[in-house]
Amino acid sequence: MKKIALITGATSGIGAACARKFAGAKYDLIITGRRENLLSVMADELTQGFGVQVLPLAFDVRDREAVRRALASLPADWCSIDVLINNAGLALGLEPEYAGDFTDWETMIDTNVKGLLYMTRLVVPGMVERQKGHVINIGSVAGDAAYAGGAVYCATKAAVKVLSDGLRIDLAHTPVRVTNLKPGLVETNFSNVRFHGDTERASNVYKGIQPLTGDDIADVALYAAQAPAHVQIAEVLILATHQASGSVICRN
Ligand code: NDP
Ligand code: 8X3
Repeated sequence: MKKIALITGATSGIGAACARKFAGAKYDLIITGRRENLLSVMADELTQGFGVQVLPLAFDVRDREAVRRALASLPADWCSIDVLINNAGLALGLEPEYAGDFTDWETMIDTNVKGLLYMTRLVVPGMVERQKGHVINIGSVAGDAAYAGGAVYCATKAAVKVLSDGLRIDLAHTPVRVTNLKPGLVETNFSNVRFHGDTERASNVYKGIQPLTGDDIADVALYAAQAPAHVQIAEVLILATHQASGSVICRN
């Protein structure tokens, strides 16, 4: 039977890895992100590589009306979304909270919190109606405790944890499951984005430690999605072996 996963932020990193992993498990995919060209390259790769159907949808999760239009544009046979992976997100800057950049703050809050909420609000009612579905939110170890210069990003990921918990409570009377995945250091484009394209500073984040890969996180996402219907993987913290928390990292 056709299974559909919608992945936000599928143009890069963890989202792209989830797209490949779920395609490998024969999910048809709705892949989203802002970079339309990358979405169409990814759609070709997945269709040819895995023989699944792929629908690329380009929109910005911060734009509530664009999110609404994109979801309303889904053809009827794409509307029954089984798995929503709320992955689109970013960190910007590493300044102390008293010196941060207002625009960076607003972008993080609008993407990581409000974007995730828009997607959830528009996709989950269909899951409730069909009595079937799974929401996988990509939170972070950063949501467990603040670290220096990360307060606003950490706050957005703490929000993802609480929004996941709240959604799980509100859906407890249904078969719809909610999972919050909390990765530690994953080598993706994340640090390039955080440091506004300063690639040297970005690569230092992963110096002296073997970081996680997008694939490592996608493995856990697929495991959660494929767990038996009575099993709800509520939350998973996934760290590199030499990372103990958001701020304790042992480098050689
Ligand atoms: P990447 O920068 O590699 O990927 C981020 C993805 O988010 C891109 O596909 C990007 O697509 C999409 N995105 C960003 N902003 C928007 C937007 N406004 N609208 C739509 N899509 C958007 O980073 P990661 O793969 O590492 O990050 C994915 C998630 O994982 C994020 O939520 C991040 O906070 C979280 N995370 C990352 C960790 C890490 O160490 N890397 C650890 C813990 C959590 P496009 O640019 O095409 O719009
Ligand atoms: C990304 C992980 O520790 O860089 O959420 O904030 S960290």
